[in-house]
Amino acid sequence: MKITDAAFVTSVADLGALPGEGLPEAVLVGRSNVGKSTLVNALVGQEGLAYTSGTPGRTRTLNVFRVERRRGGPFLLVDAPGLGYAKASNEERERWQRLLARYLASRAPLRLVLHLMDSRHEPQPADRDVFHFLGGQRVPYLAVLTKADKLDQSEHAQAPRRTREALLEAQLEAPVVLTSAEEGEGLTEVRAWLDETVR
Ligand SMILES: Nc1nc2c(ncn2[C@@H]2O[C@H](COP(=O)(O)OP(=O)(O)OP(=O)(O)O)[C@@H](O)[C@H]2O)c(=O)[nH]1
Ligand SMILES: [Mg+2]
Repeated sequence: MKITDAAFVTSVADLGALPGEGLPEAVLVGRSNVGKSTLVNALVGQEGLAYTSGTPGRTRTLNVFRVERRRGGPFLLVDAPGLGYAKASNEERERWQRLLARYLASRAPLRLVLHLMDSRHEPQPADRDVFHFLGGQRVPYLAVLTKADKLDQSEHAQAPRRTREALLEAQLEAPVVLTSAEEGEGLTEVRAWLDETVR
């Protein structure tokens, strides 16, 4: 898929404020600091479109971007707040979790969930929550392992395998893509999944 343009649309704290349901969309979920906002920028080729930070908890609302592609109509890419952000209050964490759960269960134009996990670690409790939750949904799901540039060669082979095992255990069948926003690895594959499912 050739992306020709991408622009920020809106930042919302609750579902009622999301744009109308005219365009198909994909969402990025995952733990805080895993690289969701960085992946948005890498996928569309615009550094600084989504705000990123070395400090977890940067994204605190659903941030919506409109993406134009050469063939096929535009679609929305939604950057979500990180799950399990340690410094947020319990109340805030629960609010985000509920927001995300409701979004995943009820958002009609949703076509693909990109679940980002740090390739250096095995799936964490917050990731297993996502597995569990997505098991009951019908939206296509892609497991995206991030920061592959930080792996050595043997970890490179091992990381996707470990994730596949965890998915099997959770009785989820989903493709696993190893990516690096830094070096570009896996981005073509993620764009291809987006292009195929987000129609
Ligand atoms: N080496 C490397 N660092 C990355 C990569 N992707 C993201 N990072 C770094 O990881 C940190 C967190 O990135 P963000 O994109 O802000 O993470 P996020 O998932 O949006 O975090 P929240 O908004 O807190 O949920 C930043 O310092 C990024 O530069 C990658 O592919 N390789
Ligand atoms: Mg973010």
